[in-house]
Amino acid sequence: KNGKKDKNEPSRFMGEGVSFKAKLIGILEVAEARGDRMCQDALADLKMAIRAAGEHKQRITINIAIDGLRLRDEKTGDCLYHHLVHKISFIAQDMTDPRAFGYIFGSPDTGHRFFGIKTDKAASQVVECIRDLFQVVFALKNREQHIEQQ
Ligand code: I3P
Repeated sequence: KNGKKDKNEPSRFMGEGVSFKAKLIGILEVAEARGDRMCQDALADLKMAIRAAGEHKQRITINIAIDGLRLRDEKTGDCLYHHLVHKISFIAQDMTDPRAFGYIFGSPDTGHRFFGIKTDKAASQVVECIRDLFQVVFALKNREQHIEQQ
């Protein structure tokens, strides 16, 4: 091995997990749990809204960990949102901006909300990391089920 931690190694996501610097573009209620077109539209709407308001986007840290995603205020470290992995239904990279992406969080009962995020570096890095986390959580669940069945 090359000494680099395997991307699907559960220990990568233990504790605080993997952290990224970002900004919160905004949050929007959406009608569906998934859909790329809907996410592209949501990103465009949120960007337009923050530009129209003339405000700075809130600087955040994204923690990607086994028990979910945490969006923290970068300065205070306060947790603004904690999103459990199994309630994240869709992730979309901004097709017009390599430094933006978003995801849909929610359930049929509570409704679905889109979180638009501007990343410090390439958004693909963050999106891939979240996909790795999904793989790890899925593999751990499978293993638990196998143990229960024995
Ligand atoms: C800033 C510039 C930055 C942007 C920042 C803007 O405008 O567009 O790229 O940061 O957004 O204020 P200006 O050039 O007029 O200073 P991002 O690329 O991270 O969006 P912000 O104010 O919301 O941080």
